[in-house]
Amino acid sequence: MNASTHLSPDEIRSLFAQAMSRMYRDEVPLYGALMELVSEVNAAALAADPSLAARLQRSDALDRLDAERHGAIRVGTPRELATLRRLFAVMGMAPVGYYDLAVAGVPVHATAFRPVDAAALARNPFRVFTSLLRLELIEEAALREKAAAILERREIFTPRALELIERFEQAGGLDAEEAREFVGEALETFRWHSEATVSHDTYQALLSAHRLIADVVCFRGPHINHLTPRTLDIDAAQDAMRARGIDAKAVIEGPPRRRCPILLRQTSFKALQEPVLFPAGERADAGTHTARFGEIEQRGLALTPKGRALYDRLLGQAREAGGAGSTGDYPARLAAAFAGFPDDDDTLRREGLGYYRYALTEAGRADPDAVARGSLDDAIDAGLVTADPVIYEDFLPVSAAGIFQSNLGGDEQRAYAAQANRDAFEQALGAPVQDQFAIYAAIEQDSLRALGVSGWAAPA
Ligand code: OOG
Ligand code: NI
Repeated sequence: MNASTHLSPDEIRSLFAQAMSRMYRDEVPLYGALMELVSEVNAAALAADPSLAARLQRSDALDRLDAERHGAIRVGTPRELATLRRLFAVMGMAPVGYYDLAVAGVPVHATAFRPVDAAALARNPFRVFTSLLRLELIEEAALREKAAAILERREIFTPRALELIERFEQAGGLDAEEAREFVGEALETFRWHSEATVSHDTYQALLSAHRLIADVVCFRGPHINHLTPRTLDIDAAQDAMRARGIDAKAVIEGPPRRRCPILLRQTSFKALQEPVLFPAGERADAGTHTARFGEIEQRGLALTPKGRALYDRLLGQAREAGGAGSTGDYPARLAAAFAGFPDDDDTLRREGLGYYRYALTEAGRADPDAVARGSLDDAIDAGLVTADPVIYEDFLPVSAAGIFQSNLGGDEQRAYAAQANRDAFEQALGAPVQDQFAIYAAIEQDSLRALGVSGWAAPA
């Protein structure tokens, strides 16, 4: 077989994202309602702003608008994580970033499997936020060992999925028929099973150690716990959820509403209360298990390390000013804190707070000498070069912690003293995670280089 008969990993990722969406809508009908709501909100936003529609059309994003942007799973062992890395590689998704959530009281650390280069992102940006349970954070030794033994026994991949991953690695790709089969087999790993693999007693013991531990350890596999479509107006989507009686989380995570959106804003509906069955025929008390939910996201400018440091500082201010960060007048505090963050593209770019993608305008293409005569800023001012925001494709640890907390149910608040342990995570993964800033900087650099003027650098 030669490479030309291989389906591109981007194509396989699109098939997989569609199949996951269908499966999840069947499993969680409320998620289907959320998709409809988002689609209505997006249509209204487009109708209200014709220039937005034109911009999306230019960037080829209009027909994919309502497609999911990410999902999330949680696994229990290094072997599961390492095999997931190989499985996602078949779909052109690589681990980017390290997220430590133990500081926020969730005993996991995580990465995002996602497409990396600009062309792949444009084809289909589907990503999977993937957490690895930190078993060492279970305090009671006997329970910790029991959990480890349960996880050691389970196999979350079908034999055929494992064969097709190997086939991909050896042949450098999968043909259309193999790809179709692969998507079907991979889907099995992420399916919900309402039968626990452990006794009711063990489930309860793990649940009281931490609700998340029970969710990871007691089932056959890492069920997909949410999918997340993109909205053009997350505030309107949040209001629409409330208006329809959907139990939305208390606040939108991330930065406040702005003229120039930055990073990522997220909200979700609270997790369903799932019936769980046990081998001896028992049932969990109604409402015990809360794992699966639906989420919405809105993305904006990717920030440089300098911009990110400012974001982290202002977010910290807003949260400290009122405690937990999710109460009462939090939106007002957040908006007040972010008054200190420039909110026009020109300043954001000139101050080196965000990454931009540069391109020649028609006038610039017609007159290369005029372009090269002055500085980059001169060329932009003269209408010879455009600078468009590079969109943030990753996650935010404080926001992720808020999403976890709101969906685990219960009202436990605990903190782990454990340090972040990126080395242990990468060892489990079997590979280093990529640095998000390096990826955005390369996109910016490539666009600058393509202007054809030597010596121009992005503002720092
Ligand atoms: C993942 C929560 C984090 C996000 O969008 O920040 C997340 C989980 O609950 O497993 O998905
Ligand atoms: Ni999410």
